[in-house]
Amino acid sequence: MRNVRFVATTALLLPLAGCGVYGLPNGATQQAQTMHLDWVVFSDAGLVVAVLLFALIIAPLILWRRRSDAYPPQFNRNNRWEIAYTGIPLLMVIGLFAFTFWDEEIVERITAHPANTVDVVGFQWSWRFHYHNTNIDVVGTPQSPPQLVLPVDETTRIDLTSSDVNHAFWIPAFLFKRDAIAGISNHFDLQPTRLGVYRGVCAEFCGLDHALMSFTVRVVSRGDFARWLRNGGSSAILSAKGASL
Ligand SMILES: [Cu+2]
Repeated sequence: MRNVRFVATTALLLPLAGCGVYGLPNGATQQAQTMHLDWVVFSDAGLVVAVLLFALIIAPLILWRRRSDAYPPQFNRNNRWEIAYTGIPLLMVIGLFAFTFWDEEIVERITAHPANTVDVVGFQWSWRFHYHNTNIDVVGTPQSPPQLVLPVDETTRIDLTSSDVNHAFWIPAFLFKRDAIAGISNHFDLQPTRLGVYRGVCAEFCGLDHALMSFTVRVVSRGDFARWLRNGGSSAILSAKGASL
């Protein structure tokens, strides 16, 4: 009984102790914190299963090692064990599914009034960023990747599409990726929490120069962002602060 209590308590507490657990990145947006929690819960579940599995393999080897030539009692069914080893994994899968579903609801939640909205268009082979209610239109090339400038601690809505084949908009540090599909507009919110410059790439093989279809995301203070907007998107006025990933 004590052991069961210990395993249950550990499984519950590990996710709560979750920052950077198992070396998993925390992510640089509010949405990424939720994604990180999902990873931690799945890692916890895997750890609990691994510990139980190894215990169940090693314990019989020690406890019931061969001591005489007599066979131990033979049987061909044990209903209790069969119900347990079918029921427990089933409950775990249902629990993890429910948790992931709940997490995705939070990550994909769209606010009614975002502070800024950016149209992002993927094309062979770069990206275009257009800021709503401004003339700012950043168009990249494979040789000169574009930069998406976002304010910290504010919600920016991204309306994502493609003008030719399928692409995928991926910012690893934000723990977020979404397909850019011609004729379809995908919407999501990003609320960066850390200043810095982050790497972005196309994550869907889209043709010859797919590997050159990169971009950067620069998260700046609200003041810097307002000045940047006023200056028509001139990055010369931005100060370089924060981490670069
Ligand atoms: Cu692409």
